[in-house]
Amino acid sequence: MTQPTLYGTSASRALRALWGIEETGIAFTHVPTTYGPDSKAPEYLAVNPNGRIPALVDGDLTLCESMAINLYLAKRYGGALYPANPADEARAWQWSVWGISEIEPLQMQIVVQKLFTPEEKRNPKVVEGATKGLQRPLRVLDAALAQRPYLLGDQFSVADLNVAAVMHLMKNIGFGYSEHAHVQRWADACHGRPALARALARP
Ligand SMILES: N[C@@H](CCC(=O)N[C@@H](CS)C(=O)NCC(=O)O)C(=O)O
Repeated sequence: MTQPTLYGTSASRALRALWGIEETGIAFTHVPTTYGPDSKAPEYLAVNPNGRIPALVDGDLTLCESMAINLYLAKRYGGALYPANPADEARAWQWSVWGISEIEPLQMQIVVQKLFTPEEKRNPKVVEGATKGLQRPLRVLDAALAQRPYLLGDQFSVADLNVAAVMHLMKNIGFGYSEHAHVQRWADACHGRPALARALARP
């Protein structure tokens, strides 16, 4: 059987899936497709018609969307990374969707301002508004993490992987969690994992 192929460079949202596949420890082929023209080449559009990275091919399965890729990888290859019962499985789905709907859009407003907008064109009000908006989901996350070390209990799971992978960009923009001590403790633990370091070391 051929090994899975993961498309996408680490300096993009594909980092999330690279981190996920590194957590499983399986052998895989990494194709460092960028989000530039090579993600619009016909050969890549045949893999992901959306023209976005990441994408995964595993046997007959071709999959896009980083959260779905990680849920699949964890279930298929991740052992204890994937919840053992339906309730925790549903919680992992919930947190994964929560990360890309409650955190990502606000986080991206700050990322676009700080990393992709020339200094003279930045709008501090956008950063201010998004920072304020993020306090509500961060309070929710903090309250959940006050109950237990990780989102589903004592162990790091795919729920933590997906939420922490979305929030990895916060590190790049120097976003602090001074009012959310449990989030800070959890983010440090997740972002300190060797599998993430291996993913970041990839092209
Ligand atoms: N919701 C998707 C987003 C993927 C995404 O937007 N990837 C960006 C790179 S960070 C991309 O491929 N952009 C190319 C484009 O939009 O044309 C996921 O989480 O996988």
